[in-house]
Amino acid sequence: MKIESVEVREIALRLLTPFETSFGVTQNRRILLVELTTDLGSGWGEVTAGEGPFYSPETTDTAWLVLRDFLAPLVLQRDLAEPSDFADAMAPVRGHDMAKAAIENAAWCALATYRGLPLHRLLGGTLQETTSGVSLGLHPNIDSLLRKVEEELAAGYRRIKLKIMPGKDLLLVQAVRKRYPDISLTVDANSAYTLQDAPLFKELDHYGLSYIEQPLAWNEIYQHAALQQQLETPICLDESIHSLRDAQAAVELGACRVINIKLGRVSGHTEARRIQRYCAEHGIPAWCGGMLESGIGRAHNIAMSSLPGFVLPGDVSASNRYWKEDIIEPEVSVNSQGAITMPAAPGLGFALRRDYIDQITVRKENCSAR
Ligand code: OSB
Ligand code: MG
Repeated sequence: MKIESVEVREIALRLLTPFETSFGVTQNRRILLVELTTDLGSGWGEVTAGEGPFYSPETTDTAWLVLRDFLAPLVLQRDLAEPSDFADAMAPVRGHDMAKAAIENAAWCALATYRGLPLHRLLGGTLQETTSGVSLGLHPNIDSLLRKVEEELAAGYRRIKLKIMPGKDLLLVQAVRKRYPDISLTVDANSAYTLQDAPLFKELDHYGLSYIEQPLAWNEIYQHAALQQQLETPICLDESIHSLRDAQAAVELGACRVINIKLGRVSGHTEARRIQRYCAEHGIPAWCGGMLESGIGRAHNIAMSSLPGFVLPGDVSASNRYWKEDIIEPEVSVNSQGAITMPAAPGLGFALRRDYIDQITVRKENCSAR
């Protein structure tokens, strides 16, 4: 596939409700979309970076610069045989995995469209559907959190994840567990604690959590091993895992027993596929995380979730939990059993609402014109 152009655009989308985590509140999303044009046709990818460098060092603006000035020039006019060759082409750039993922995933999308295959088939997916959980942000009080949990369970979601931070942890878990003794329940700390908080996590051991997500530092594996040793509840790593090598190190050190795979964080479908295969071979349940994506990122997440290593419910939920209107058609929906069916249409599996995308575009640049 010969790369003819790379177009980057920023769209503005407002979340229906603010999403609060231990690193801040998000409501207005600034999302970058990449359209890659090749001799085989075009494909789309999404940059999953946040507006600020709080979940990871990348932001919407760093991704814009790195895509325009460094990544696009590394792939433009190249003739790459497979989407998996994109990672090698972009390897001179260190880090910036979310920016890289948008280009690589757009190549996967283009190839799937060209071959007339839904992306999940091209990736080698075997699952016909993926089950969904929800990630609930911090709420102003426990009553409003309990109402939200009730609503999500009624909608069919199969796992409830609560965001926690110091001072907003044990009481939330106790309240939800008391009301719902049997649901699959997890917590996500987004790195808000240190090893000195081990007693809190030992206390959480009594509430039958399916796992505790990323309790300690975002760039740390070894200390998670020290914490995991003291706990019954599995630790699930999110922020700490960027590659197959990280996954191997974490599993071999005993730093986690579950892995959250996010396409942007691991630089795209190629590395995500390697990690899920390793997880499947080593009895480590994996699941697909979410980054408050628009429909394009969401469609990529759904396709990835068809791979056999994705055995736990993911954070990829229906479009209408996030947006008044999504940029794809149909929008992503979850059935009453909390499952998303793999789309049958070729490529991304969803049509793009191009007029709406143009309407919410705030800037656009064709990187080949420079
Ligand atoms: O840690 O999984 C996380 C959102 C932004 C950054 C990090 C995370 C999240 C979520 C939301 O939990 C998942 C979603 O609904 O997309
Ligand atoms: Mg997380």
